[in-house]
Amino acid sequence: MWLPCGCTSKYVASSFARRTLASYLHVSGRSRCNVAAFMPEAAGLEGVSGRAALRELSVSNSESFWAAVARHRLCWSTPFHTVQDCDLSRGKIKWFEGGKLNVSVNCLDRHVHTCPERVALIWERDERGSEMKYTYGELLEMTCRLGNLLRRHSVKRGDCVTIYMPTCPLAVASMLACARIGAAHNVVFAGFSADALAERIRDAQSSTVITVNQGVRGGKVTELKKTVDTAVQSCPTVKQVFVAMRTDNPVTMTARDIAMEEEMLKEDVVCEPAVMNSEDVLFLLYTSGSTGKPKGLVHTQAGYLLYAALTHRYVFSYHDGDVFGCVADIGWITGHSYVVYGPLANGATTVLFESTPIYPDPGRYWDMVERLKINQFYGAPTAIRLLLKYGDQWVNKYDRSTLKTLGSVGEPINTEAWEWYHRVVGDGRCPVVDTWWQTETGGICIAPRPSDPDAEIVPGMAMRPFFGINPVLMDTEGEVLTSNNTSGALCMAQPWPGMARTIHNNHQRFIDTYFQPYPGYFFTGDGAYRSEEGYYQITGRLDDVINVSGHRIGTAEIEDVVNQCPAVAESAVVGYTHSIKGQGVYAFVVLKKGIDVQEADLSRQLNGMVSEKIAKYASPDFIQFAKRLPKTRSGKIMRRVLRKVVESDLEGLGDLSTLDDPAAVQEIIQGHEKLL
Ligand code: 6R9
Repeated sequence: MWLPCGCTSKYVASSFARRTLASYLHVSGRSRCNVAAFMPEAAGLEGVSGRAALRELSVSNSESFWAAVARHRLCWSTPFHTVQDCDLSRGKIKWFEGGKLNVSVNCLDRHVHTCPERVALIWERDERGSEMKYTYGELLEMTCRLGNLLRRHSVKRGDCVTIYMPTCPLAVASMLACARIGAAHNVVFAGFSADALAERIRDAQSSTVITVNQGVRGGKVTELKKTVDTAVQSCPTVKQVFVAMRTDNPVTMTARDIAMEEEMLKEDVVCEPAVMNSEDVLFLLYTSGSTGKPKGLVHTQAGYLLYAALTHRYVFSYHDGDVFGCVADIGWITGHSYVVYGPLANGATTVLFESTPIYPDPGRYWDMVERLKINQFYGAPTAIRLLLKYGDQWVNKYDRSTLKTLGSVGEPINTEAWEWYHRVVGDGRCPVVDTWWQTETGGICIAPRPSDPDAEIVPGMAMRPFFGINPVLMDTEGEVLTSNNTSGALCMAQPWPGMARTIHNNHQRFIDTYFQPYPGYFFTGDGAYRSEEGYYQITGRLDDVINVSGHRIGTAEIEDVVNQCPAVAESAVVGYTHSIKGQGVYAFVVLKKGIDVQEADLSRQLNGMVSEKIAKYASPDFIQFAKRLPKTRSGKIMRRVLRKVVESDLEGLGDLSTLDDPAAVQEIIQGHEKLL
């Protein structure tokens, strides 16, 4: 693995820095507006007094707000001429057109210019106590060498490179190298199986894949290169695979494979950044929806980066010099926005966490907080629930006095976990911010203190919309609910720069999924409650997407795999409440007539198939074999009924009159009771 080499200011002296930085660095001057002390980005907005007015303006006059912020926060090589050109009814979203910039310059060069020795990355390797630090100068060097290497191997502007790597500095450099040369990246979570990887490579039409020989997580070695070898067999587009070395173990290299570090050494440390349009694609990221096929959400350059940077700064009260510790994997949107782009755009020191919360013991996070002096810690409720069960002693052993803010993301945080996080981890002195957002939104949309660092926080509530975010709740008729103390479908009434622009190769699906259910609004797929005070609390998905340990998975994806088993006639998968994972996977399976198998054997086989075709976390916790599934007269499986059965909420079964044969429900209930 590429080692930090103590390189210093040669970039500043480099020809690129001399020639180009000046043209990137026209940050507008600050005015005397009195919100400037709180939000210097808004300094151009004359006449706004106070944070509440600023928040108000960000929605009522979002163009002025975003224009001022974009001018201040990003370095442009050409200023934009149009702030926004959006029409939600058609799924048309464009921000900062006319503007040109390079994301890697914004994340690296401008900080190297001012402080090359500042630490950009702290790689918290799986092996405890072996962390490695990389300065902005070193990260720029890695990125430039890699950018040149990709260019030499014919990766062009507009190509899409698939990255299948654990969270490590070379993965970050790979993302930034793509950004540097104008290629899009498609990071695939390194826990995904060969089939899932292949599907994403094919859909993205990548000809280049970047991986490592082996991954190391929780003390276990995973054969990532071998998985890529299997995947690319069904990916005719793939021409080359760059292989970095995470461990010392050699792997078989074929004609298509390129030893990444070795080749990087031959490259120049200066790499001319591509001048990108605001709306050129920065990355694709696949996520689950309610159909079997994952969708490649597309994020573009300027709007995404701006939104990631601004939310990173204000939601967590990040200040210059802080060490930001987001423990998400870079394979998820949280890793993209709050491990990589947001923190680096802000010149932060960001932690790359390669391990698990309980390796080698349940003190891992807090030992890391002490060692790396982390100021903001951002993690998932599933890990908090797990650690809570191990007891307070694992937390109390370590000095956590550097912590200032604790964040939560990915799923609802239950009160018990929230209280423990606040009282034990944060010693009752750190605000806990429950942040709601999605792959689609690019960055945090609802969080407790987006515009006021002293605002009241209610446990377990995401609470307040971020600047420029205008949430609404819809009733079942598609009408906006105007009162408080009410629940409905969570939609956004206005576009914001961070939102996804389309689904790769399928704009119609983008429109159908997000803009057609409530015309003129962006539909999130989540339900929410708005309290008497106007605070938002997310109540969960309204579609067939479930959330297992913070991983989003479509039940249809699992059904697709189960149905591929020759013995299976049909299946229905639902989520059920799980004390640690948040939700677990429960599959109902109907076998074909005349099939005679041991249910235990078949269960094992089905679990194996799901792990192999998707990922381990998607594998069912329970498989219930049934003679038939409850259906409507028109033949639709009544998932609502199945969900109630697995929650043992028989009172809540509701109206069964539309069922084709109500006796099917009784059979299902009996089968469920037997399984428990
Ligand atoms: C960032 C991320 C998005 C889905 C989202 C919602 C759930 C995320 C949440 C939350 C309750 C929170 N979700 N944050 N639910 N409270 N604070 O997780 O993106 O993987 O796309 O998942 O996760 O259901 O719709 P993604």
